[in-house]
Amino acid sequence: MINYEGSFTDASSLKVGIVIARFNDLITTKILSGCLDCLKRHGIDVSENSKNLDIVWVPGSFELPIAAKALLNKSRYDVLIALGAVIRGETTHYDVVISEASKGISNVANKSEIPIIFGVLTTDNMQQALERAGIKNNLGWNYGLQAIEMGNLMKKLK
Ligand code: INI
Repeated sequence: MINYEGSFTDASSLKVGIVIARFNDLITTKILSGCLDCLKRHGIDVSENSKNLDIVWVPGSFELPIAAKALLNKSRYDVLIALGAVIRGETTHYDVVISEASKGISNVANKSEIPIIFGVLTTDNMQQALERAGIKNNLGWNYGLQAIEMGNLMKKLK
């Protein structure tokens, strides 16, 4: 039996792309900083001159899939991370945005065979989003760790 697992400890050779939504940027910038902190502590160069990290900003979570697809066409990445914050409002727009973002991201990942971590917070209100973006816990850190695990795992499986 072969037991495949992605390492959490060494990420220095991973090439990572991040696609991130500006909508609700009070939240998404916090998630991004948690995510970058995690990547940095695991050996990834997150400086402006980094050759192993690219970041693409889009207007909202609805645009995350098309940007992820374009990024994957442009260069070779081991893993992508899609970051956004969709907060339930008075309209049904919430449901459309989250449905298209989640379907789109999984389609791109499955077609490209490059893992895309689904780092889109979905909450009922801003308070819940703030709690998950750093007031209580910063889920960006978890998304970074999941990216390292999946990036290393997929390398082993190829
Ligand atoms: N985009 C988000 O990332 N989060 C939201 O909560 C949101 N809401 O609620 O409207 C949102 N809308 C914008 C959408 O993602 C697109 O950018 C826009 O519709 C243009 O295509």
